[in-house]
Amino acid sequence: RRILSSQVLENSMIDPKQEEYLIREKCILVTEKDEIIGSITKKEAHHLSTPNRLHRAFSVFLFNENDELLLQRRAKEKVTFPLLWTNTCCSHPLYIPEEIDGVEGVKAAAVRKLQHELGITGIKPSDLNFLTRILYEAHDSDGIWGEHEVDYILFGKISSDLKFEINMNEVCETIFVSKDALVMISFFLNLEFHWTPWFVKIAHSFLFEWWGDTSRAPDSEIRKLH
Ligand code: DMA
Ligand code: MN
Repeated sequence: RRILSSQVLENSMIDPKQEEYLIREKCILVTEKDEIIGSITKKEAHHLSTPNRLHRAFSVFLFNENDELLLQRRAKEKVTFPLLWTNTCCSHPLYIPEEIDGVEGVKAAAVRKLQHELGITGIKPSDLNFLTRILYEAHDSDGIWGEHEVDYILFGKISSDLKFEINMNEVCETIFVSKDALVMISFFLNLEFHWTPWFVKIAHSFLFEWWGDTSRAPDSEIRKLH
């Protein structure tokens, strides 16, 4: 197989840990109705040159007792969307028996990644509430990588004195933000390059309406966010 010089360049710049996840992890390939059609490596799933790469993902939003949302800033080592601010934790359920099964699989994956990215150990799958699914596509500014996902939205409550320790290969900063503060900031979300595209889309659709409501009944809709 011919190796393009652009590929050599792009591979040489990838953090070794993040590169291992790209190769080793298998994401769940789905249709626009979220029906499973197979597996796809994390690398293929996020490379813009892959024609069918719609895969399953999740986005966790954790609120403390003061109704503040925990935000993270992605580490510079992340292959996609480095250094951007976003919700508490995002990733993918993997194509493995424990994570392939609908909402329960997604919650198991969320518990795994909350531990991996933020060192949060006290959260169980039943502490996370599934709300809805969004379908969206976003290209990274590098023109190489991007997302095309059915993203499960999970809300959860944490105690205000929860102890956690960030994994610097995944996350470089965290902050708790009140709804009022984020409403203010969101006036600038369209203008700034400092937020992930999925967070901006979610902020512009239901985030403020549903803020902190961890007992909201789930829906079966898949919302297309443009
Ligand atoms: C992917 O998140 C999922 C969404 C909703 C964008 P990510 O890039 O943080 O995944 P990972 O932590 O597995 O690299
Ligand atoms: Mn993805």
